[in-house]
Amino acid sequence: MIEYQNIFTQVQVRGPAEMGLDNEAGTMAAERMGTPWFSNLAGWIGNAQLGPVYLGWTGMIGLATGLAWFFIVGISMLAQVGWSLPEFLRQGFWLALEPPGPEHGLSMPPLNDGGLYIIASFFLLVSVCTWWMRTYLLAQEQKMGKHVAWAFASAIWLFLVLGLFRPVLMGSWSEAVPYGIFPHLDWTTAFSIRYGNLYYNPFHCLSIVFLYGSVLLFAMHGATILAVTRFGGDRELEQIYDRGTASERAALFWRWTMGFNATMEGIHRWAWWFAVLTPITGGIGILLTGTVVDNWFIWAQEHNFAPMYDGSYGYDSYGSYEAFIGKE
Ligand code: 07D
Repeated sequence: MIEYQNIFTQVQVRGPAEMGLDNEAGTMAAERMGTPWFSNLAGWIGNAQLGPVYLGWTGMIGLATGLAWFFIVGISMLAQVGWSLPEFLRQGFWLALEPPGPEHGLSMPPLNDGGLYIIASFFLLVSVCTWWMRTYLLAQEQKMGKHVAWAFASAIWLFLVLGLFRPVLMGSWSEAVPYGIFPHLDWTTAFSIRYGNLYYNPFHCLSIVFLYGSVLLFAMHGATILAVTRFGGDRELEQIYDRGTASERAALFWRWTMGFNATMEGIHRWAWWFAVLTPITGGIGILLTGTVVDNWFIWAQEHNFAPMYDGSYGYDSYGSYEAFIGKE
């Protein structure tokens, strides 16, 4: 017998395009733009209908300033390779728009010396903030809770700490993160080394707990719901109160497996809090780095969770590495 498994959406219901209703609080169906079209690929992972989109003033500003940031970064990279498209493609991953040097502090440097970086960053800031307003205002128009906006705000908190709050506290824009694929990764690792290894920053630890925790919860929830779709578990609402249904099986599976189960409501709160706490704790950790704590390894030694290497434990207590591996 073929086991019942389902990983991708197998049935794609395809009717006339759904434009959505007029909304008394704001957006009219006519204001949604773009002729809708259908994609099988999109249908496997979500809804097959693409569009229409509601732009509004926040969407316009968000998109325009986002593109301004994107093109300032891109054109400045292109200039760095002598306007050669092949070189741009070849070296693309290594190119960067770097922040100003430390000699400029918090002043406005010349365009070619970090000035463009500041201008691009300003556009990115406006873009991210107007996109946040979009999530808030559109939720308000639909009479929804603002959970998406507040979750997005938690990510923006980390973004602001990295690019604005911490550089201001450190007194220099040079502290900000460069724009570029490998350069921003290089910055990350250099940051960790400069401050004595970020692994010993307890807020980096917490952020990882919530990041990995989010992954675990998402996997558990996704798997659980897929496992009961044969009983209609994906239709969450109808399932909440009924005995013997998909929801009850899903809950009992976990109670009988590990003694505790989330509820159909609670699992989404777990997911929301874990996701939101990842950048909240992360932002605290970055804000403390270089401002309050200069070396996380020494900090951890002082707080007794990093070893002192004084011969008291680890292979040090054997006197030497050779003794530790038994060759002495
Ligand atoms: C980055 C901020 C919000 C972003 C927004 C979007 C644009 C436009 C453009 C599409 C995600 C802005 C919009 C930019 C986009 C286009 C065109 C959210 C972000 C609003 N670490 N580490 C974390 C791990 C190490 C380091 C967090 C693991 C090393 C630094 C997370 C490991 C070193 C920082 C995490 C590991 C190091 C972090 C990020 C393992 C050197 C941070 C959480 C297994 C490499 C950040 C406290 C997040 C932080 C951060 C995980 C190792 C350095 C939990 C798993 C030891 C400098 N690390 N890390 O949600 O918060 O990011 O630290 O080794 O700043 Mg780390």
